[in-house]
Amino acid sequence: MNTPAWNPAIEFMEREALERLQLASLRKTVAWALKTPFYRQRLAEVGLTRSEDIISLRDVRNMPYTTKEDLREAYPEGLLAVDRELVVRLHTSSGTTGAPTVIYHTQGDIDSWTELVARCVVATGATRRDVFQNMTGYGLFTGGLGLHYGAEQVGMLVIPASSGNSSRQVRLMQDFRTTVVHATPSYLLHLQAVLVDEDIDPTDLALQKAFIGAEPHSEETRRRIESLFDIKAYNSYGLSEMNGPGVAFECLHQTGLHLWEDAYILEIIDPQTLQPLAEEEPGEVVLTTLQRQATPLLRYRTRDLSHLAGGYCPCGRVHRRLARLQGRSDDLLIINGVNVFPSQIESTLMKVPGVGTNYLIQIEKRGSLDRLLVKTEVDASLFASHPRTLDKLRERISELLRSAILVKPAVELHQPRSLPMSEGKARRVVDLRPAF
Ligand code: DLL
Repeated sequence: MNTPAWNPAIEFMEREALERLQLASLRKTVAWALKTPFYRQRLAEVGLTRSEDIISLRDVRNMPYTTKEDLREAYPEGLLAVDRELVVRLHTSSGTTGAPTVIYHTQGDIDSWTELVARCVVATGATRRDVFQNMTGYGLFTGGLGLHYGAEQVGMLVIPASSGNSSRQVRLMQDFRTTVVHATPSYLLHLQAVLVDEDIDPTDLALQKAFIGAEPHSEETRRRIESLFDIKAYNSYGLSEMNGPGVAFECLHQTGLHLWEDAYILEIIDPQTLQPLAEEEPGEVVLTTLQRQATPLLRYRTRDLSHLAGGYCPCGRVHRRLARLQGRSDDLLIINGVNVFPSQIESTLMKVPGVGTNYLIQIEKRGSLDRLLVKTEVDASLFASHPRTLDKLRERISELLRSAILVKPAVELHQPRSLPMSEGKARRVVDLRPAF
């Protein structure tokens, strides 16, 4: 197959040349970083005061890590590496704990981000002939503008629909024969339920592809989206601190997410010991920006857990692939001493026929024990059937979950579209246990 690519010279570059490019970019990045009070101090602590002292790519390992906490402390200008006049945009993120962080961009930063997103879009086989409906929020959230610029660069017809207003989304899809959408996986599943409600067969739309990301999701969820809409769904990974979308993306072959290594140095570390792990061992993703001038970040601890996908991707790109993100280290739930990732619950649920597309995980304290309650929507037809059918399904789900996560949950079955739904990132876990 002829592999579609936006920038073949970079995407298929020999590994050695790619690493030479990374080294040159790392030196530039350190020079930029040294312009910020934050990194001047941090790098001086490890004896690094001149970018020329970087001799090899491995020198990155002597640099200190940067954390979300550091970004919060440096807010608003401690990590700004250029004159204010050179900044053309900023994105802030407030996160769930409130304290804001900010990433600044020069025009050059925006151009390189746009190029990275254009590469992602084209890697999935999308072209200028596609109609692209961008269903993620525009504004400070990076999903909207990030994909918008990249898709326009490719020459697609872009519909900046933003998130929410499902009936209008459907109308736009029908009127303009949308062929590609970008949304969180949870929103696409919700949209499918809306289509069914409005008596529209999702497979009658012109839709061919979806870019799904911004939240963890299982392979089973991807398959569900693919089969409900009869399309291909491509996983997209990114985070505001690294621009936003455009960090890593699946190509046509869906063998893992190619991470653009001319723009980021990828390391996977053990989140406890902070030691780099061998290839393919699961751990925390750590990224260093290589192209960003206004807010360079060195060894940023993403908290996202993944590992390198092994083997060779038939597309021929040299940029290494991340396996599907497993979740965040801070998502880990400890239930009566057992470690459980919400993604394990999701992948079990999505395998069960009759189980719908929205679910909620609730944990409460009962005496000294934790109680896990899984609420899931199921097909409406099941509520019209014999009550024993629902009892059996409830028990079946509970048993399947017990064997997957080693904790037997209570299960509640709900009507379609009755559980709370968010238009952006889904909130799947409600932890009602008292904090210590
Ligand atoms: O979510 C950027 C983005 C927008 C990515 C649209 C993809 C598509 P933040 O709001 O800063 O930025 O959230 C970043 O979301 O650290 C992960 O924990 C999670 N995340 C993003 N993409 C994926 C994915 C955007 N494909 C945080 N799979 C990241 C799993 C993801 N988790």
